[in-house]
Amino acid sequence: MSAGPPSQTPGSIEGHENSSPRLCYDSQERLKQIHALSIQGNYELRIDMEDFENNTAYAQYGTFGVGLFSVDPDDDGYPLTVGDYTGNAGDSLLKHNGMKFTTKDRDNDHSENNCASFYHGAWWYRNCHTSNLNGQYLRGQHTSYADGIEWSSWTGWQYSLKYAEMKIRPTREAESK
Ligand SMILES: [Ca+2]
Repeated sequence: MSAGPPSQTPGSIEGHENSSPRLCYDSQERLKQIHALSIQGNYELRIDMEDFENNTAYAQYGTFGVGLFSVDPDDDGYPLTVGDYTGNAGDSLLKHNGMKFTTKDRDNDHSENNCASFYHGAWWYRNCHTSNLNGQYLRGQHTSYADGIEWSSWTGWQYSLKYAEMKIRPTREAESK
């Protein structure tokens, strides 16, 4: 069973506990900021992760943005654009490409349920996910399914990572323009 109340999620885009009523406000604000940055040029995304045995892995995406093609990104649900994977964690994000951000009170996913409620996170869910970096901090192996901080191509569906950080920066091509 899942271990107690969700605690802090270090380094994720939200950076705060998922059960908090502030999550929606926080995540919308964060998404708004990320959107404002990512429309300024070409951005890449790097995700660094660590498990409880101090193993580390990363996934990098040479293309990244949210709401890049949205007239009203907030109304549109901040759709994710990712592409050009490299790394050693495996790709667990490309299947989320084009998906809108779903929170417990904004259901933008392709499931008949709310993936954010079901998997205790907030993410660009499809139906539902291959990664869940805003999931619960369940401290490694857990018996519940896919509701921790999961990166399925690295640690599967029942291992909640110790650490996950998402960073973006302009790509070199954009800088040289
Ligand atoms: Ca739904």
